[in-house]
Amino acid sequence: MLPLRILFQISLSLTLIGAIPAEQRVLTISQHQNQNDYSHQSSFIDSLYGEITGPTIKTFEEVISVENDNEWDKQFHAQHTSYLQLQSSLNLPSNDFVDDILMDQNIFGGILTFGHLEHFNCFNQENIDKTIDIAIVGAPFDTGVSYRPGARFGPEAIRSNARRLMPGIQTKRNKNKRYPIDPYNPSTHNYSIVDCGDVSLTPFDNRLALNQLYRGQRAIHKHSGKQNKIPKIITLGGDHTITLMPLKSISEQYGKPIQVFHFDSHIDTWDPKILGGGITNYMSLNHGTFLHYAHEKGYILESGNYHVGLRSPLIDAVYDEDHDSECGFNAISADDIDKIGVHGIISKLKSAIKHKDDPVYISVDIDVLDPAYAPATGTMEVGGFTTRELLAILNGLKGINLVGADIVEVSPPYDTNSEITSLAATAVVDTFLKLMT
Ligand SMILES: [Mn+2]
Repeated sequence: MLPLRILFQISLSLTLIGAIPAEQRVLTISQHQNQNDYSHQSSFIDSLYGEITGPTIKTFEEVISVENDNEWDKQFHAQHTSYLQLQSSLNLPSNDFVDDILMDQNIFGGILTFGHLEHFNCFNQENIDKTIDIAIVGAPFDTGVSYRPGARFGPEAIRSNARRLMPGIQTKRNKNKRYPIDPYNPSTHNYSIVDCGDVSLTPFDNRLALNQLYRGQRAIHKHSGKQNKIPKIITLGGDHTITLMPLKSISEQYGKPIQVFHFDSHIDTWDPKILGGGITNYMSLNHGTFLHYAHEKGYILESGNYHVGLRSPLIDAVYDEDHDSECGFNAISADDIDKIGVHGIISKLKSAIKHKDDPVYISVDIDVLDPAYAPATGTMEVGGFTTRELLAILNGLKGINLVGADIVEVSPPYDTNSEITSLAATAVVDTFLKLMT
């Protein structure tokens, strides 16, 4: 069952006059007569469908009163009331009236940004004065993957599944404790939250593509926000190779290595000698070795990083695990959740942060989920978390200083008709936004 509010929203899109703010509606109608008499108008629609009649209903004032200054709420109440009033007669605005269609309130249409967020070109230096506290940016790259390609279409699919996130329509998780801030409604907060679109990445040379991604991240980081001196970036992958570039840029911005919480079924610290490399250097950097390089380049902490959800096979079990420790990682395996539970995992991660404000980066490979919940990924492994478990762990990290995050390895060509993998990825991004605000 959809929340009542959403049902109203959908119904109202169909009433055409739904989005007229109360003041404007009153103005339009009162030019002719008393605002509570709605029986005067007819339109060409009436001649097709006839009058729509219903029970006598209450007036605007009887139905609902608007007592706050929140512009979005006012508009919602105006829509709500218009809907009820229209049950007794169908009144449409004049054929030249456009105020109600100026607003982007269509949950299944419109230009695609994540959660209908504002967009501007964040890479163009002419826009450098525009503030960014949190940026969403796509990294359509999938030529570092060892098995299934397709993650270049991940950013588009994640945005598409975020259409139902918009002002006033936000998820209620974490024991229904409502987050005080609605990231999709600018009137509830003082952050600049922007969807920067995707960084243009060549499909023909990984060296150039990853360099482009790095420069794209750096260009966003050069902005400043209303509250964050350094913008926080949420990157939509792309295969997991892309994570190396946000880690490089963010560690440069903070001038020190960053602590990483890496949600994945695989370790991704494989020594290139073991995975991919050995013949050419070009082959060495891929979606299973990028954390080896992040360690080698000094982008991440020497110790105190965490994998969460590990369960994949190792290539050389003893060497891989020793090397993983050398890269600064501790491991929480997928089946640890049966031993210590969601809260045990949350407290392990939180207690790994030495000082409360230490910058933390979270990378979520969607293959941390079981293929039952996320079948559309590059290298699927059975026995993973449920979507609810993953979201509960992420929600439990509220309060950490999350300075950057990504969601990777969503490969839409392998998804179900109902797009459950990219829908799960959308929820992860939504949670990132709530951890950052
Ligand atoms: Mn991975």
